[in-house]
Amino acid sequence: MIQPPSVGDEEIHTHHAGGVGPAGSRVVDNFGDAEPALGIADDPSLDRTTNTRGLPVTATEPALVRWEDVDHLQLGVVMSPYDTRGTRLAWTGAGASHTTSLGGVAARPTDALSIRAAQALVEGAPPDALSPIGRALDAFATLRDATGAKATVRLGASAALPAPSPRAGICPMRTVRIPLDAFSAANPMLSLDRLDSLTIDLTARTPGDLLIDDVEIGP
Ligand SMILES: [Ca+2]
Ligand SMILES: [Ca+2]
Repeated sequence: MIQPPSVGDEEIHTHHAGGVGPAGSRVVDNFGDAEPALGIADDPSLDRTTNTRGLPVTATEPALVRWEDVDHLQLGVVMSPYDTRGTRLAWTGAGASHTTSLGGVAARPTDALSIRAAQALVEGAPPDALSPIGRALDAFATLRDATGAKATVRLGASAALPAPSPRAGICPMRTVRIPLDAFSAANPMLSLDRLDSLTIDLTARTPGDLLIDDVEIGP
């Protein structure tokens, strides 16, 4: 892969669109964007409580100072160059998490969990705001199966979420891919063929302000 010199010091993280399967795609949540190739219709409702699979989404709201679905084109003070809908989570204390239902989806050991995310950069905010310049963000991903068995892997084991870029004036999104066998290694009792929920635990760093998009399980 050839990288332009201007981004020669940046890591490349590929983004997979998810597989196409008989039960629909393996997109867990793209937060309302149309994916015609995957049979997913446009959903402009910005309903944070339901994911693309039509299953419930919850968050520890008292611990979050912000939980809302956002259209990046209308973010206003947040500098996002992306044309997408996603969810935004901000927290200033401990205990913040976001859980999306997987509905017993059957995954393969060779699949990966992928999450696209950016730290929200708020224009004009002080340097000690929720997304400090120059500080990458880590988080924990927990998969739980239908029997209640669970396994947790740190996103940063693959790649941390990049710091906002004042030079570019944007919040660059990064897709973090965690092979599911990393979860199996953490807990061999986890049944990948009946995954029930994914929890993003935001206690690795406080405070934070995160834009999440494209949660997928697939090849
Ligand atoms: Ca939704
Ligand atoms: Ca989206």
